[in-house]
Amino acid sequence: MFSGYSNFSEGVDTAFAIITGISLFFLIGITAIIISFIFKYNKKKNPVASEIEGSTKLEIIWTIIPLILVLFMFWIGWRSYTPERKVPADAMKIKVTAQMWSWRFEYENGKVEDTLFVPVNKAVVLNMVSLDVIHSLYIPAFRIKTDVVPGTDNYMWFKSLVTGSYDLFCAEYCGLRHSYMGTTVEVADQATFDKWYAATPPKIDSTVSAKPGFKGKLLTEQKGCIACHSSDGTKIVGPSYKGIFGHKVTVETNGKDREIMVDEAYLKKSILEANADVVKGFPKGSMPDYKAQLSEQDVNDIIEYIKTLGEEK
Ligand code: HEC
Ligand SMILES: [Cu+2]
Repeated sequence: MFSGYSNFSEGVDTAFAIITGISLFFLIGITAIIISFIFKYNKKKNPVASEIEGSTKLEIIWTIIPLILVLFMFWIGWRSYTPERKVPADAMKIKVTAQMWSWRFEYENGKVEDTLFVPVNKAVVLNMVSLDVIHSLYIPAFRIKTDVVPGTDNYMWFKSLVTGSYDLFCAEYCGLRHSYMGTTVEVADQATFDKWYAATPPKIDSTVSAKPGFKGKLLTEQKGCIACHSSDGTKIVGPSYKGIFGHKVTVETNGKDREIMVDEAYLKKSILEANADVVKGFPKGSMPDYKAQLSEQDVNDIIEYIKTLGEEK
């Protein structure tokens, strides 16, 4: 019998069915009794109100039975939840980094992807960190969801049972482009996975990689800058990189507006101390702090890239 797409599907679905069943039973039962009482105790049939004494026996019954029912529902949930927190020792480790607004999956051999690739029938543990706000990794088909909280390491494990492609979402509203944190889990058989895992990323043509700004462009993709900055003039969350270099921009510094020339020094400061000069018309504090994530060389590469976009205009 089909028991779901992951080792947790069955437990969660069973708990869901049982709890829904019990709830439906009471919903229908109580509604039926209410309706029958409306007729039975109608004023026309009972013109004089009668005094009803309390019943200890009834009270005990309607305390004990629901108590047993709720404890049973708790146990059903607990039974399927506890295995989710016990990671098998041989689980394949994948480091997950959540950031506004992208997922990053890093494998033990250094492979980095924005889609989660896993082998079928193999335990996989996701060790999750957030660089900014609370995100939540949710794979509906696998019936698993866990919050990724900044400052706290969290984890989640699963074993997928059927090859295929499944949705993966962020289930915690994390800002303007929250909905962009949708990607997929690609479950492949072991041989296909091994081939993918061993493959080095496609060699970058040296004539392309020698182009000015190439490394910087790659960095803006890897570091998630593209979630907020476009290169074609479109305003997303932050200003576009297009045509800013060598032009004047109005920024707010310590609460005062001033015109400033976009040069290397300004760009460097904008990247490393995003909130020192805030571009007019954009909210302060929306750009994350990148100091710990970018080396001096990275920043120079990104500046080189932004310069190439300035000249195109
Ligand atoms: C979450 C959204 C977000 C991300 C991610 C982000 N930025 Fe920004 N960035 C902004 C906003 C908003 C502004 C404008 C307000 C300000 O200056 O702080 C800005 C301003 C800038 C500016 C100044 C632009 C100008 O027109 O003067 C530069 C340069 C910049 N960001 C570079 C980067 C780089 C490089 C990265 C990645 C390493 C990055 N940003 C990631 C939101 C973001
Ligand atoms: Cu998110």
